[in-house]
Amino acid sequence: MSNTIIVGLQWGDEGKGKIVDYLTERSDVVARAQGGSNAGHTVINNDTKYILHLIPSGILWPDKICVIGNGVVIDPIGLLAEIDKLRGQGVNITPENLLISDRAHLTLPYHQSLDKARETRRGENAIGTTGRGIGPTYADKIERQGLRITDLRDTSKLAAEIEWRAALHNQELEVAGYEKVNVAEVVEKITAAAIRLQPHITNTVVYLNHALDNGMKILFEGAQGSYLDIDHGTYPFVTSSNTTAGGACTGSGVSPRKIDCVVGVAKAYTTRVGGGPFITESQEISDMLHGMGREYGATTGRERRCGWLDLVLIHHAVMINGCDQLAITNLDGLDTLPTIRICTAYELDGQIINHPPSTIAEIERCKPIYEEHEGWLEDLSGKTDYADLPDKAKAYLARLGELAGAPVTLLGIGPSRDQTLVVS
Ligand code: 2SA
Ligand code: MG
Repeated sequence: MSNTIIVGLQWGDEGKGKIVDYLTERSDVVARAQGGSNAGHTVINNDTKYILHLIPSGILWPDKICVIGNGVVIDPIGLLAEIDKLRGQGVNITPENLLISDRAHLTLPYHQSLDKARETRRGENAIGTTGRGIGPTYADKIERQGLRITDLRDTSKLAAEIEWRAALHNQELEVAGYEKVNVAEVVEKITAAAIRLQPHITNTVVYLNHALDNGMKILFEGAQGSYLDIDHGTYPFVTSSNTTAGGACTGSGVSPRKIDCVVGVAKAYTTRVGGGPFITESQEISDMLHGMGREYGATTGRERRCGWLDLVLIHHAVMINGCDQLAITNLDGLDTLPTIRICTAYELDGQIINHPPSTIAEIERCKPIYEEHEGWLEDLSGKTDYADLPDKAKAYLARLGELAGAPVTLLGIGPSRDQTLVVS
């Protein structure tokens, strides 16, 4: 196993956590490089369900090192709650197996309040954010007024550092009619969190590069998906980081030349949570999947919007990310469908197009062009070998790989660790 980036090819929730968990066995280090506690990765192992937001899922393996890289935005209070919850489930977390970048930016309580206030201001154009303060934290970073993890090292300066920033943001909250944050309370909570997090703080850029020099293998765990990317997604209905493969390099300090493999993860159908256009959205698929108890957000519990597989999006995402291979998850979600549709192109104002257009208005005018496949009408969830899959399921996957421009090498047929098959 070489240095590998795992990226989502849709709008997040592709099942990256499950694929990362599977590939972790052959890696030494698992690193996160972007996003924050908006991510929600669910991993089920021996009937225990673990939900990870900021901590890489490698933490569930006793001998792996986990890194939260410089490109991640970290809510220190949320991170500690996550650490405590996982410890309560028996997971060992120490300064030796969880390293936090000194360069990562901090999400503070005022960012979460601002996130909600700005969503309200957007009215019917609300993005449908997770409310975790992600956008406002990255905005402060880009505006060069953010606080970073390294600032937690000297708690004697924290009050002064927090006070002027909180005062600035409280002005906006007041104008928006939102409750201002209590500055003294924020200082107290962050100071307490700082003391607990200090042993984990390090220069992860140097750590990762030394690890590479020593022949260790790094797995980069992407969060969200390619169409939530701030540059390549359905802007403005996106998150505030680069969720595509390049973000793994800038967000970790590892050169693109050190990356050996990019694995794209997609569901066998499409989902989206939050606002924004969704060309292949289908009420039929949504009702079916929700009826099966599937497709609820891991972070907010929101119902996800569902639709047919959109190969225009996947093909374009394979190009941007340079995917060598694909992992297709949730194939079992289609088990009961007599006919399965896949979108192979769009029609926009009478023209056939093969790449997503740049504006929301154009995307909303796109009509999906579908190809139909016969369903396999068989329960796949108990299969233990790819060879035992029905021919119709194999044909669906082969066609998918052909249209996407990268071969399907891994297949998910259920949430458990043993429900991942190698496609041969
Ligand atoms: P934000 O909070 O600023 O990043 O929201 C901006 C948009 O990005 C979407 N987004 C996500 N979409 C899918 N999954 C995400 N993580 C959680 C999960 C979501 C949940 O894994 O289930 O539990 O609701 C995630 N994070 C951000 C978001 O919906 C906005 O459209
Ligand atoms: Mg998720």
